Amino acid sequence: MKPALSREVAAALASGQPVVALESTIVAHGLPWPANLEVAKDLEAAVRRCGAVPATIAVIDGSLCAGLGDEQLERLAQDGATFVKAGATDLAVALARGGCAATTVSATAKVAAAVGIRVFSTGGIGGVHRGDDFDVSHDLVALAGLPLAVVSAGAKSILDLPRTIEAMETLGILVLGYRCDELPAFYRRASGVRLPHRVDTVRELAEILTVHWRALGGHGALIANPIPAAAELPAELIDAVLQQALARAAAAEIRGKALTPYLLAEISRASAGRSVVANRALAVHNAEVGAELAVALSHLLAR
Ligand code: PSU
Ligand code: MN
Repeated sequence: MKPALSREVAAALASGQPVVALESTIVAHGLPWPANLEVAKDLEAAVRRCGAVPATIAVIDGSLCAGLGDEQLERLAQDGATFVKAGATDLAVALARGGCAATTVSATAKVAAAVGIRVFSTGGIGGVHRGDDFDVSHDLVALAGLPLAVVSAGAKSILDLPRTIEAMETLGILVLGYRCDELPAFYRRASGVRLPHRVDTVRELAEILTVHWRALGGHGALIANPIPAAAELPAELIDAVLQQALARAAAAEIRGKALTPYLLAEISRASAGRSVVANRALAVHNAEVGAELAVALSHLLAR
């Protein structure tokens, strides 16, 4: 697997400058057009503002790209529905067939790790789905085996969070709460699910990760970063909207890969777009923290 790096990403990696990977499924399948293009651009701008180079990852016309140009980013957003949703395991099919694919957290993490990127910011990672304990996102398994930190607003609140945190423990994913004691629940800052570790500075996150990777040969880490308080959605709204979306998904027999995009679209519809505003705010915040972390790591890992 030889990803095509944009000139900017290649130069940054070659000189040890901080780089933050960004995924493309949130753009193609997680958010509606045209908000998705705005979010894609906001995420890249946030990474730059905080001193790192963004590397959005996607398969474009059979080529595995890290670092997209404006035109590619626009295609991803506008034609998102025509992009296959590719997890790490699906990449071979997408690449061999020569089409376009949006990479999920698992696929993005795999590509990022392959080119030496250590930090990846997303909205919320996948996990154990509610009502179907066997639908466990490959995100968790992939993360468990890659030396990479994913900054995420916990896991998406459409999931079974207590089972998701247990699955991460089983798999050996290092979970660090960034300025929080509980696993954030995407649209909400807290979930009632306690985290094993709380860290209050980016500097300490970087120190812990350096020990984890360098001294202990550790792999994936989840940096759980709660949605900014001002952007949090009311609990009653989320509960009502979520119940409705889950019931509709069950009635329509939506399963597997289609489930997460379906639920996110239903939640957006039922909340009159408020969930999209919240999703955008939390994803941008993750991009900022990811960039700060990449900057701190670039100093420590250079030693
Ligand atoms: N975070 C978001 N929106 C999304 C996703 C994450 O804010 O659409 C995507 C990610 O790409 C993640 C995927 O990897 O949802 C999980 O899908 P599944 O549950 O099918 O594994
Ligand atoms: Mn799944």
